[in-house]
Amino acid sequence: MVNYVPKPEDRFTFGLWTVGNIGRDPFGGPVREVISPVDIVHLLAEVGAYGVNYHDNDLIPIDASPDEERQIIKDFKVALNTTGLKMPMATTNLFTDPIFKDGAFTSNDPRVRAYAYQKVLKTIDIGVDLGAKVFVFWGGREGTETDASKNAADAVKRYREAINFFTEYVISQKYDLRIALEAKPNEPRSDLYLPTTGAMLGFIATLDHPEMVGVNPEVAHEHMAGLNFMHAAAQAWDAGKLFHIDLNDQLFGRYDQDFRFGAAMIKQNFFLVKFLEDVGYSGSRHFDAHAYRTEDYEGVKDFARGCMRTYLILKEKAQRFNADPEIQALLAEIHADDGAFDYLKAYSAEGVARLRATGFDRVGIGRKGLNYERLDQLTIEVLLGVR
Ligand code: GLT
Ligand code: MN
Ligand code: MN
Repeated sequence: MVNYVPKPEDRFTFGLWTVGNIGRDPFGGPVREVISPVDIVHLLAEVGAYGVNYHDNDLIPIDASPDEERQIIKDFKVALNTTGLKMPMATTNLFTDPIFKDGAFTSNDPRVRAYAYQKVLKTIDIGVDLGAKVFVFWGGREGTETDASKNAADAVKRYREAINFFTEYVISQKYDLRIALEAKPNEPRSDLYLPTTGAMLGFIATLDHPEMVGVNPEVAHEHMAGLNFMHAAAQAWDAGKLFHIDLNDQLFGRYDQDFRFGAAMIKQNFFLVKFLEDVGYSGSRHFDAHAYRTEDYEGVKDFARGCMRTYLILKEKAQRFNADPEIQALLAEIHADDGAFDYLKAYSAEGVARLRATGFDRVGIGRKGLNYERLDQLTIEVLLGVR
C-alpha cells in the first residue's frame, strides 16, 4: 500500500456518468465539455481504476440507430481491450427521458412499464456481452410528489413483478448475472419507493428468486436520510446481500451531493472501510460520485485519484487500529466472554430453567464504566495520524 497506489485487486470502479459528469445542476448549465465513453475509459485507465460501469444511455444514445449502436459498442470494446479496464456492472437509465417522468416499473401507464422492460432486457444483453456480472436497478423516478396519484402497495407489487420478470429472463438466458437494488429516500422525486437499504432487504425476501438479488447501497443515499451507512452495509453483508457498493460522501440531510469518497465524514467512512476490509468484501468498490462543479478535467482526475487514495489511506488506518496494542487490549476487555451463558445461544427448556435460577448483580454491572471514551479518542488519534 506504499504511496497508496491503486491496484487491480482493490477493485476500484467508476461509472461513465461519474467522471463524465459535466457539472449541470438545477441552477446552472454544464461547466465541462462532454467527453466520449472511449475518452472516459482512457481517463480512468490513466488514474489507475480497475473498471468502468455504465447506463445504457451513457454509452448508446437513446435514439441511436442499430448501425450507430454497433459501432459504439465496437469502439468501446477496443477501448476496454487496449486499456485492460473491466466492465463489471451495468444498469439501465430509467429516469432521464420524459417517458419516465412518473416512474418506470411503477408508472400508472402500462405502455411505460412495457417500454421500461424492453429497455432493461436490451441493457442486460449488451451488459453481459461487455462482461457485467452485476446488474443494478436504481429506481430514480419510482415515487411520487402526490400520493393521490398512485397506490403505494400496488407500486411495490409492480416493482416485484418487474424484478421477478428479469430474474426469469436471466435464468432463461443462462447468464452469469446477479441483480443489485439501490435505494434512495428522495430526489429526483419528492418520495421514492423502497427508500432505504433496509427496505430493499425486506423487499428482496418477497421475490421469486431472492438468491439472485442483493443490494447496492450508496453512502450518500443513507446519509440523506440521516442513517448510519456502515450499519446498512453490515446488515446487507450479514444477509449475504452486499453484491455491490456505491461509495461517495456528503453530510446528513442534504440533497444528493455525490462528493468524492471521504470528502465529508471521515470517521464514518473509516468505520465503513474497516468493516469492508475486516469481513473481506471482495466486490467492486464503485465510486458513484462526481467532481465539484468548479473543476475542469484535470480536477476530475484529482477527484478520481482522491476517491481511491482516501480509500487506501483509510484501509491503512484500519490496519493500524487492528494492530494497536492499547486499542486491542481495550477491545479484549470490552468483548470479554467466559462462555458462561453460551447455553442461551439456542433455546432449550433446560436453559430457561437454568436462567430462571441465575442471580445477576444488576447494580454492579450497570455501574461499571465501559471505557468507550478512551477507545474513541484512540480511534480519533489513529485517524489524525498521531498513533
Ligand atoms: C445516478 C444515481 C446513482 C445511481 C446510478 C445508477 S445513476 O447517478 O444518483 O446513485 O447509482 O442508476
Ligand atoms: Mn447519489
Ligand atoms: Mn448510486
